[in-house]
Amino acid sequence: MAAAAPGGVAGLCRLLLPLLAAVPAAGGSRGAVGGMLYPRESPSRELKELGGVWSFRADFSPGRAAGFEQRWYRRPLRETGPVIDMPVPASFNDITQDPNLENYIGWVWYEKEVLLPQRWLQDNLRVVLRFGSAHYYSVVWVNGVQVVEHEGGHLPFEADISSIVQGSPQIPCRITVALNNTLTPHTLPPGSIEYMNDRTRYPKNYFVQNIRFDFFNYAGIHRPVVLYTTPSVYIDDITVTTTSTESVAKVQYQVSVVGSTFYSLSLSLRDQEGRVVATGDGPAGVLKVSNPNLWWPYLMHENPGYRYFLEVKMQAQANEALLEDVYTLPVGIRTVHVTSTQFLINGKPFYFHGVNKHEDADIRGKGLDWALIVKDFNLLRWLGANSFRTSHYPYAEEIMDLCDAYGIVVIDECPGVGIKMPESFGNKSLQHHLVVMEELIRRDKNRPSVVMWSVANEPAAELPPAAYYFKTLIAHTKGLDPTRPVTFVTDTNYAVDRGAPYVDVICVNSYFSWYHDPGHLEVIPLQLTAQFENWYKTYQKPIIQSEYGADSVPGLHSDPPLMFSEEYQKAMLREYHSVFDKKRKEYVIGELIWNFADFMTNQGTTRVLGNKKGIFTRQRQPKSAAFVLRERYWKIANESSCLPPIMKSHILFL
Ligand code: BDP
Repeated sequence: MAAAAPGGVAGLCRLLLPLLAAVPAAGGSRGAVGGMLYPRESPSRELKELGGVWSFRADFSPGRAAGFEQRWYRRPLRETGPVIDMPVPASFNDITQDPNLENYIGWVWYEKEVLLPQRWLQDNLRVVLRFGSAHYYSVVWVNGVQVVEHEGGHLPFEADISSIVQGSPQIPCRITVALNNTLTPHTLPPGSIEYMNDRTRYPKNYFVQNIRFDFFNYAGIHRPVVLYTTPSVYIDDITVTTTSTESVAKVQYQVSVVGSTFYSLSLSLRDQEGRVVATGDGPAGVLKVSNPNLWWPYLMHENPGYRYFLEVKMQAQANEALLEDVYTLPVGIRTVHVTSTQFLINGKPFYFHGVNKHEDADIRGKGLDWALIVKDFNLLRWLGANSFRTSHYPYAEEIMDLCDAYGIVVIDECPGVGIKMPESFGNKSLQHHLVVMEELIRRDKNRPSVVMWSVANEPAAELPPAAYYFKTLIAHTKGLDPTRPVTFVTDTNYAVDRGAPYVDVICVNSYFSWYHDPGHLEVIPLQLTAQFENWYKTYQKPIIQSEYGADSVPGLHSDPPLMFSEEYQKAMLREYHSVFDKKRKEYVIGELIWNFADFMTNQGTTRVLGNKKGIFTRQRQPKSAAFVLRERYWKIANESSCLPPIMKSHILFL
């Protein structure tokens, strides 16, 4: 960011902090309240997607606070100044030719007017406005009334807007969103605003947003916005956990209902042919499934990603009417266990051969895009990848749905990336981090594809407060979900890492021959072997190589291999792979390349229009390294799976 903000640093703080503190907190650090079921249509629920073109204005005023001072939410946005068209979902940064918008820091305003069907305006019906995500801090009004605020750029939030829309049925429903992308030492990810006060070198009030993570801080309404209905008494949340032996599986469920204490619940579990395989009633219980079809990862079984469908039906008497709510949750039956040398899914050793990704693309930035999503899953399967980590923040629910359906295994990471400053280990940051884990687990707890939580990426884990921070954070995460292992991804030396004692699996990133000993591929075998042995000797926990990689500029060739050429990226892979092949016979349980595709970053002397460590370009074309990885992943899959050959060839031609 290199824009003048006449409000000064105090102005920026004023614009972020007191304004947010002044609004009664619905989000903030209060803790995740209620359920956050993915909105699905059902006989009792309707859904209206609000994607498309919204009105938009960035508040370029001194201090960025004109929108609040002039209450832009009280009137249509076009009446308070000029507006431009902005697509939703999308990041706003790359949509126009204006560099000031690309690098804008502060409040931006979005607005959409919608007409609701008359039948939505009756009593006994609840109308909910839900955002899949908006980065970073959101305040939302409907018809000028504030309905919700939310901190955090990668998780959903919603508001019951029934009383507002039902009170004024004749006007369209006007949705206004104020969004602030400023990062502070206490946000996740953290950042800081730095003012450049040397007037001989910078203009007055010149500031930059500093971040300690390596991806562009895209902002905007990134995921679908929907309106949906439920009856006024409704199914608020469902939690499912599964255990299994070969012949019988147990699906434990818990359902919470809001709106009345007088209701009845009936549940039926159907298989993929629609046959009912188990039934239950009441808010908690166990469904038994004999000869279950287990949820298996891709390439581990000929029918990966098998999901049952749990139909939950609620009936309640309210205001002399019989209300019925129906919600159907996909359920995968599988177990996860970690030993000192293995990661077991359904009791069988699972080796992560996969990737790290980003939500990132030309023009749309971090905005959800179906074409890109489906293309990426086709590339993953073409590659023979069975897993990925959601580096470095939770991905869209739409992506997670496909992981469940295709059997792509996920290490689900929260936005705890770039936690480097000592003040980011304080109580304020920790409290917020705990809330983010609550929101993440609330959202993804029922997903069979999610096999492990990652609470952070490359924090300064050597700092003294890191011990308490990670002890507390990991204990909290395990308390919220005792069924999954927990990790964080480290690049700290094994001897001084204060968080590692608390994780179940050691996830370690290293860039031998790149950031260390650049150009010296020959050091990899020695250094990588030492890395694994040191970590294993210290902790006796299984290890995932959670990142390794080298930049390559597509089309740049060099033999012998020199840095940034496609040949160097390939040669680096081969050196790493020879060590993985030795150590995966012992305790190394996975390898995740950095990165699936090239992605945008801040500008810098080591970045050429972004990070080029992708094995695919940003436009999803393979570099030479993609073919090396593909050969390897299919080889590993063929060695360890019992897939019939016909199945393999079918997958190969996806
Ligand atoms: C790692 C980070 C990742 C970066 C990568 C790189 O975890 O976010 O993009 O380095 O520098 O340390 O390419």
